[in-house]
Amino acid sequence: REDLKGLYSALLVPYNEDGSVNEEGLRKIIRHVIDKMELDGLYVGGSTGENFLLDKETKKQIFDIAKDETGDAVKLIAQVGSPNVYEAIELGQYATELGYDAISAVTPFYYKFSFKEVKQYYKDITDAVDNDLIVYSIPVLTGVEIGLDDFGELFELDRVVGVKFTAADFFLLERLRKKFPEHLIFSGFDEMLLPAVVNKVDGAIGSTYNANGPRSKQIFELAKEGKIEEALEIQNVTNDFISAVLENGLYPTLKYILQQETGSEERFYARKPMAQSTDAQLERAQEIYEKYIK
Ligand code: NAY
Repeated sequence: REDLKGLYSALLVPYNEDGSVNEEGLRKIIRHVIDKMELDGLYVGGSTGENFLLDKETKKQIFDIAKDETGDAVKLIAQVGSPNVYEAIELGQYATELGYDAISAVTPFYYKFSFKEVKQYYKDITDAVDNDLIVYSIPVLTGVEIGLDDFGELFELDRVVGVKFTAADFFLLERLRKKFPEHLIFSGFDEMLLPAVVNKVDGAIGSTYNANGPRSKQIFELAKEGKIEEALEIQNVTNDFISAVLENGLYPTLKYILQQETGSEERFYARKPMAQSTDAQLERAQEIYEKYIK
């Protein structure tokens, strides 16, 4: 568990205009995250990779590429969750055979599953996959809220080692940390990294770390050392960047910046039904890039 701590890129995936994976671009992003951002790991198959728009074979293809390009250079976590638990199991086994350090699974969504059903889902996955699992909780996108006691029940399952906590509920985060000192907690909102580290999370996983890695690492390290004022100054600049990115569109802006940073000629497209970037978005993305990243 110790080994999994740190800052992770929620890996962004570039697509071609026809919706297929832009493999060359993806490899360049991975190199960028490892070599230039110097993050501790990659979270593959998350929201930022537009994972929930993909078929199973494409998810496997992305796991393959990420492992092939990374080797053992940094930690790899495969997000395999889906309301289709059979697929989640197959993908979990697949990523584990490839050598992924852990798997993660989003809470099952769309139908209003009871907590009992949610717990059974995690039990089915961990019974069938020989790897550690991190629960992916992201109520803003799934509508699924998990309370303190329910987390306790999930953490009792063998091999459920932690949670990726993508929520702004700091009361719950503080309670979780206090009650489960042995479990891993990863913060999922980049704009709240500092208060999350103050609450002693073990790491963080985020989309903007793909582009804003150095500042994020500074916040993470300074806050761990208790240098809150210094960390806050960097969080302030970071949040100027994140506000601008969110206002212009999260994925279009990050895609544009990463296309520039990796020197890729081919545009990094979105996967339908996500819309492609407009010219106005691309222009604004260039301004944001020049102001905060370049
Ligand atoms: C993932 O699976 O891609 C994530 O880790 C998601 C984390 C992101 N959350 C959302 C809702 O997109 O990085 C954050 C987020 O993009 C960032 O904090 C900006 O709000």
